[in-house]
Amino acid sequence: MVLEALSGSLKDTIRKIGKSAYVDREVIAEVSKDLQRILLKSDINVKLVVALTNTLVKRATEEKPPAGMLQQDFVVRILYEELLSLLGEDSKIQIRPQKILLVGLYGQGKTTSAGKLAKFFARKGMSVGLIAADVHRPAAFHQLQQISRQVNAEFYGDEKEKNPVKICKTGLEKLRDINVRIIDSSGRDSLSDDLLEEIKRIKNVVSPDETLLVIDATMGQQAGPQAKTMDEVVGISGVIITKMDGTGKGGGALSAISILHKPVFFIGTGEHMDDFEIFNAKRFLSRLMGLGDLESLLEVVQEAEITPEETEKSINKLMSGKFNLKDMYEVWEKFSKPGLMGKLFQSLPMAKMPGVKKIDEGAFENAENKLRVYRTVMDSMTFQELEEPEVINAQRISRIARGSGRPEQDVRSLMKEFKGMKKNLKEIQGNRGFKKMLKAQMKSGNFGLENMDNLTGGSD
Ligand SMILES: Nc1nc2c(ncn2[C@@H]2O[C@H](COP(=O)(O)OP(=O)(O)OP(=O)(O)O)[C@@H](O)[C@H]2O)c(=O)[nH]1
Ligand SMILES: [Mg+2]
Repeated sequence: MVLEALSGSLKDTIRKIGKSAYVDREVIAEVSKDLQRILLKSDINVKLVVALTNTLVKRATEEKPPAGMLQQDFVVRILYEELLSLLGEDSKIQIRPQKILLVGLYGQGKTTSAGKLAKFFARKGMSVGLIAADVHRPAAFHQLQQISRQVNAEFYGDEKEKNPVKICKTGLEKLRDINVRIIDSSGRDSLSDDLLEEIKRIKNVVSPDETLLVIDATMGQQAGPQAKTMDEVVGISGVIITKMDGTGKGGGALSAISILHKPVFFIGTGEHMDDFEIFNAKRFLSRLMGLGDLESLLEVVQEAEITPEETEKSINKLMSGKFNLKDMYEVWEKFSKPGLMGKLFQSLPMAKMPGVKKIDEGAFENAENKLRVYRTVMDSMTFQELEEPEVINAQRISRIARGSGRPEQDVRSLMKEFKGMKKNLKEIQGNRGFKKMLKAQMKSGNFGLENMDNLTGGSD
C-alpha cells in the first residue's frame, strides 16, 4: 500500500463525510479541520494545506452537486479534485531511444531507480545501458554493476576514473548503439554548491532528454526547497518518488512536486526491481483515498444529459406513487436548466392562440428562482426526510429552515408543492395515454405540451 498513514486518515475522513446525515457548514468546517491536521501531519507544506482547505470549504458551500449526486459524494469529489491539482501532471515518460540523467541527494534511491528504469525499458523491447557516474560513494560502481546484471542491461563504469564528466563521455560513446542510456550520478548529504556544480557539468556533456530528480517519500519538509533549488540551478524535467511503500509521511515529496510544477514520472514502491510504477495522478489518488469502487463519482459529470433509460426510470418512478422529495429534487435538477422553463411555456398551445398576450418573461425567471430556493432547502434535509417526507413535522421544519438559511415559509411551501405534485400524479396514475405521451416527449427532448389534447379520454 502506498503512504499508509496518509491513506488511512484520508479514508477515515471520507467515511465520516459519507456517514453524516447531511452536509452543512458545520460538517464542512469539521472536515476541513480534520484535513488540515492529516495533511500537516503528513508533512505537506502548510501554505498548500491552507490553500487547499480554503478552496474546499468555499467550493463545498457555494457549488451545487450535479444532478443525481448526493451532497456527501460531491464533497468527496471536491476533495479529490483539489488533491489532484496538488499532484499535478501524469508521467511524461516516452518509449523511445533517449538519455536519462538521475540526480538527487544521498540515499534517495537513484541507483535502485536506475535499475528499475532499465527493467522498465527492457520490457518495452528497448536495449538499455547503465552508466556509473557516481565517483563519491565507494561501493557505487559495484552496486550499479550488480544491478545491471540483475536486469540484463549493458553497463559502463571506470573504477579508477575520478572525473564523472569523463566517465559519461566515454560511457555514452561506448554504449552509442543502445536505445536507452541511463546515467546514475552521485549524491551528497545536502544540496552543496559542489554537487550542483558537478551535476551541471555532467548535464552539459550528456545533454539528457530527461533529467529526473529522485526524491525519497520519507523526506520531510526540506524536500520542496531543495527540489526547487535543484531545478533552478540544474533544470529538471520530472521527478521519481521512491519509498512510497513505507510508513513514510510522503507529504514532503508531494509538496515538492506541487511547488515544482513538474510531472512525476514514476513512483518506487519497494526495494525489488519490479516495485516501480508509471505515475498516473488519478489512479494514485484513487488508491490513496480508497475510491477504487467509486469510479462514477470521479467521472466529470457534464451538463445533465438525459438518457432514454433515465427518462424511463424517472417516468416509472413518477407513476409508481412511491415518489418522494429526492425524486422531485432529481427531476428538477435534470429539467431545470436555465431557460428551459421559458421554452416549455412558449410551446404551450395557449401561448400561440391569437389574442393571448406574450407571456411575461419574468414569470419564468420567478419559477427558476423558486426551484433554486427549494433546492437550497432540500440540501438541509436528511436522507430520511428526502426519502420519507411524511416525517417532516413542525420541529423539523424549523431545523431545516435554520440549516438552509431560508424562512420557514419556504420549507412549508416546498412541502405544499410536493404534496400537490404527488396528488396530481396519483390522479393521472394509470392513464397510459399520458405516460406514453410523456415518454415520447421526454425522449424527443421536445417538452412542448401540444399533445396535451390527446389526453382527453386517453385513459384505457
Ligand atoms: N522500500 C523501498 N526502498 C527503496 C526504494 N528505492 C530505493 N530503496 C532503498 O533505499 C536505499 C538507497 O537506495 P539507493 O538506490 O542506493 O540510493 P541512492 O540515491 O543511489 O544513494 P547514494 O548512491 O548513496 O546517493 C537502498 O537500500 C534501496 O534498496 C523504494 O522504492 N522502496
Ligand atoms: Mg547511488
